[in-house]
Amino acid sequence: VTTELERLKRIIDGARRVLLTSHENPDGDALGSMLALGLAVESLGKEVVFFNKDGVPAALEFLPHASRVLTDLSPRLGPFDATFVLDCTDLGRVGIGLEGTMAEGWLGRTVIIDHHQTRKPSADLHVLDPEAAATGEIVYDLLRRISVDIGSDIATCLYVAVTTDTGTFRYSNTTSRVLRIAADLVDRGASPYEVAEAVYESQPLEKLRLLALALSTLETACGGLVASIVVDRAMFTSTSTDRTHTEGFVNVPRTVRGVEVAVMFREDEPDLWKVSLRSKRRLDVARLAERFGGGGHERAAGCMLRGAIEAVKRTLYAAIEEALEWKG
Ligand SMILES: [Mn+2]
Repeated sequence: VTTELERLKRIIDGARRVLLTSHENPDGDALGSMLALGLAVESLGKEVVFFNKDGVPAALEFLPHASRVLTDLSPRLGPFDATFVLDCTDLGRVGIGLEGTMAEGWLGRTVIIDHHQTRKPSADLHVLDPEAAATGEIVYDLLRRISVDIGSDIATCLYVAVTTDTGTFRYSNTTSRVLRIAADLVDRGASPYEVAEAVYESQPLEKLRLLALALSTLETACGGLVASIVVDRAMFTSTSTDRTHTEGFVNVPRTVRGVEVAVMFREDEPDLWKVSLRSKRRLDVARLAERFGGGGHERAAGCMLRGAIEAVKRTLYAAIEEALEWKG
C-alpha cells in the first residue's frame, strides 16, 4: 500500500482536472471518502468534479459539499487527467459503463481506492487495503502522507466514512487504529453527536411505519441461527414508501440473540425478491450469494431470487443450512 500511495500522490501532482466517483446506491463511506479526497485535491489547486449515479441519500445530505455531487456525467465535463473511484473494487460498480469510456482516454489515469481485495483489476492503479475498516481510513492515510491540511469539512466527511462502515464502532472491523483516527478527526472538527443525529436520528416517519410492518414478519430458522424479515409490495403501498426506505432494516434481525445470519427479503417486482444477507462470524455470505448469481463481501452480500415468498425462503434456508452444516 505504501508504494501505491506514492504512485497515487504522483498522479494527483500531475493532474489538473480530476473526477471523483463512487459506487451506485452510495453509503456513508462511498460519499464521505469521495468528498474528503476531492476537497483535499481541490485544496491543492486542482479542479474537481464529484459524480454519483444515484446522488446523495437524504440521510447524508448534511455532508459538507454534498450538493456538489452530480448525478449526470455530461461529456462536456471532461476530459479529465485522472479519475478516482472510491469504495468499489471495480469500475463497473459505478453503474454507468465507465469501463467503456476508458478507451477514449476521457477519464485520464484511473485509480481505484477500496478496503476490499479484488481478483479482477480494472483501473490503472489499485490502492486496496483489506486491513482498513473503511475506504475513509485509506484516504485519511493518504492525506496525512501528502500533508494536506485536514480541516473540519474533510474531517467530517472522513468521520462519517469510518463511523458508518464500522456500524459506529460496533462491527468486527473496529480496530484501535480506526478509533484513534476517529479521535483525531474529532480533534479536527468532526462532531460525533451531530453526525449521529443526522445519520441515525433523522428518519422519515413513514420509514419507521414500514419497519413496524417488516418486523411483524420476523421469524427464525435453522434452530435460531437465521433471522429474517420480509418487505413486500403491499407494505410499500400502505406506508407510501419505496425501496430506499429499507436501508439498514437487515441489521435489525441481526440483533436477535444467537443469530448468525440475518436476511431481508424485499419484493422489488411481483415475486422478484432482493435478498440481503448479513452474517456475524461463521458464514461467508458473499459465497452464499454467488450461488444465486449475487455477490458482496464476507459479512454483507445480496442476490435476487424469483418465486413465491415461501418457496424463496425454503431455497435460501436450505442453502444456509448446507453452508453452516446445520442439521435440523
Ligand atoms: Mn466501505
